[in-house]
Amino acid sequence: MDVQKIRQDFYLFKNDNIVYLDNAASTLKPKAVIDALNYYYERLGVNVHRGVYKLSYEATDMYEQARAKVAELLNCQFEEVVFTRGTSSALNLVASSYGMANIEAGDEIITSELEHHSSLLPWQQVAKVKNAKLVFVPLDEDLRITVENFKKVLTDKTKVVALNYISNAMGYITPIKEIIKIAHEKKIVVVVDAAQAVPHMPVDVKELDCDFLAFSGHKMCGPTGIGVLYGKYNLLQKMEPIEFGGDMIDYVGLNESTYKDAPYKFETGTPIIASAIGLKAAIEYLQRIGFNFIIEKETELRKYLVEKMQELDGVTIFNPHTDTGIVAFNIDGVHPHDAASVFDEENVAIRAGHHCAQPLMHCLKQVATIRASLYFYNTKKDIDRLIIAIKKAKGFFDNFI
Ligand code: C6P
Repeated sequence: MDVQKIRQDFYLFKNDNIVYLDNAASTLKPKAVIDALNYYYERLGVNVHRGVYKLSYEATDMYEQARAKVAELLNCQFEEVVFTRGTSSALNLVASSYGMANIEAGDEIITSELEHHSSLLPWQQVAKVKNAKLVFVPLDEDLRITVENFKKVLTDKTKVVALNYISNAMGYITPIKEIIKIAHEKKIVVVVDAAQAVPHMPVDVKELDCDFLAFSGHKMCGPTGIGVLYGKYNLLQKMEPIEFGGDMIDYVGLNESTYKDAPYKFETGTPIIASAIGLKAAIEYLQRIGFNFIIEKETELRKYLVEKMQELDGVTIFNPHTDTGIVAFNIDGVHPHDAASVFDEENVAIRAGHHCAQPLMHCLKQVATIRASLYFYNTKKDIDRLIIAIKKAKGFFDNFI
């Protein structure tokens, strides 16, 4: 597969001289996705599940086909796919519904310091309200989650395990399948934050046997405002909705109402129609590219990036053994935000900050890091331009020291 040809699918690569290395925050969107959004807005533009006319039937059909496409991607049932605004709202749904109903005082919830805030805070809230305890898997010397360390914090009080599949700040792959197997021996429910996994590798929820799993469309070439909560159907069916109103009901009385079955009882009001249709186009696009190619490309680029950065003096890489295309670093004596601003002058777009992972920043003893995050459309030339930008930032700030 020819990367130069792939890059033609993205407007920014045709017209701008940009080096885009902030793919863990959000990826760029190919024309196929924009065309799908335009099709809905131009040719349909109507609501779903309500209208008794052809336009609404077609919109409904496209929306539900998007759900079928996600089910195919994850290898789950159609009814196990709940559309949400993104990973954050998917993880909040699990905590607010499943968590609030099933966690009791004294129970333990296992999570980690490697979590994105959206994987940690919903359970912090459950623990606070329910008087339960958050327990953290001790990270190893590289700041990874290991099976051995997970076993150390597992107790008879553990009720939920909430962990990331790939860390957005360090790029490590969590041994989640083994963790799920061990948790299930004790009938513990496992919630997987797969925001950084689903865009980059095949994720099969049946094979993982996870109870819940969340991801966002915008990190995998899809539109913003759409995400997915996968949940095992028997669990979803037992859960209460957290939002109430239009479309999610079966019968409404003045004092009592009944709701639709999952997933519809969780999709209150007019759903996220256009973005779901765009997500389907994004999944089809990634399937055409192929996950083998994505993994191959990211591995090759990551090795090149780490190698090139290791040649530089005064640059600290925090995860030289990263498993994915996420590389975290700092330039000695230069604030990450200052460095990123110099990079921007070179047209290199990169994220600097705590990456919504403040507990991890404490582990790293840093206020912030610079993070390069790769996708299949990046090139070695992009990395060379980043290296030039790092040298420029070093030179610029060295003059002030
Ligand atoms: N991480 C990053 O730059 P939303 O914003 O809801 O689509 O996804 C939240 C989220 C949850 N978990 C992980 C592992 C994530 O990486 C993210 C989003 C972005 O790293 C924005 S902070």
